[in-house]
Amino acid sequence: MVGLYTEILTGAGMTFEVTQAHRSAFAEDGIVKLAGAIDRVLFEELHSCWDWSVQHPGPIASGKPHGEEIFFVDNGNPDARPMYESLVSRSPFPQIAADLWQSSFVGFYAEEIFWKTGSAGDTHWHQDTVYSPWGGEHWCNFWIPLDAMSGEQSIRVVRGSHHGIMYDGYSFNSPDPTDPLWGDAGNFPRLPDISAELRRDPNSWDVKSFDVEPGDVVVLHSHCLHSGGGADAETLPERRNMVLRFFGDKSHYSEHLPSMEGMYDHKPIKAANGGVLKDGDPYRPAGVPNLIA
Ligand SMILES: O=C(O)CCC(=O)C(=O)O
Ligand SMILES: [Fe+2]
Repeated sequence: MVGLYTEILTGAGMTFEVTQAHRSAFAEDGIVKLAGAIDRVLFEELHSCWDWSVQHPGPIASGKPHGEEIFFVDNGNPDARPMYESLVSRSPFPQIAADLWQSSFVGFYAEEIFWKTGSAGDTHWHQDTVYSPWGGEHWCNFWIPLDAMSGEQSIRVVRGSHHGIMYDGYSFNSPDPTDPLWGDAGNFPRLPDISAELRRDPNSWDVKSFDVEPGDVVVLHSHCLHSGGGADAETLPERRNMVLRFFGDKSHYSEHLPSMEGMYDHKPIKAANGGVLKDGDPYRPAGVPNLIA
């Protein structure tokens, strides 16, 4: 499969230059496309990691990676961590993040894997920051497509929403895309039904997205309101992508999440300088190196 893409991917060993235009777009819109930032060798390695991940689902994977219609997501598989740490430390991604932010620290958070086939639908609108104890300017998702897709099918953000309020999350267990994650346990306004509002009036939200092909990376701020497209039998029978998350100088541990049993019961995180991370501490977990040192 990978061979199919080689002609549209650039050769190995290239370095990607982050321009002032990229920096401004990321700072203002919360999203930027870095066209061709991934060379052929790196793409093939990313593809192998993705393959490994779908064959070895982690403890919080959702959906089955086989069957007629797949909507499979895995997130932060501890068994995959050494593989992804090795990959990112040899990749240009940390330096790109440092250049986008002008940060002297860049740490790797974890990977997330998406696989949709058949008529698997959208990933509903959400902000990653309402699921995780993160605060600050320097959080980002390197959203990496393995298949070519349109701006409707790739990753879409509400432009500038990384500067805005934090809505409640989506619960992931209701057909209603605004079904609250925290509800009364938290103090977040309920998500608006952005998809429905956009269907009624395409100008109701200022949405930004990009057509992408293998070799491209879309970087978005993790606090942006964002939605991922679905598969489509005719135009995109298989939609595969991965997300690698990073944090920089201006990132802190934030205790904005209510405590709840189960998947979102966040365990204390050991701090690099001893003890555990407390509200407002720089986000520097033990064992996470500065990838640009
Ligand atoms: O690609 C998708 O379907 C969703 C991606 C996403 O939610 C993310 O990048 O955090
Ligand atoms: Fe997300």
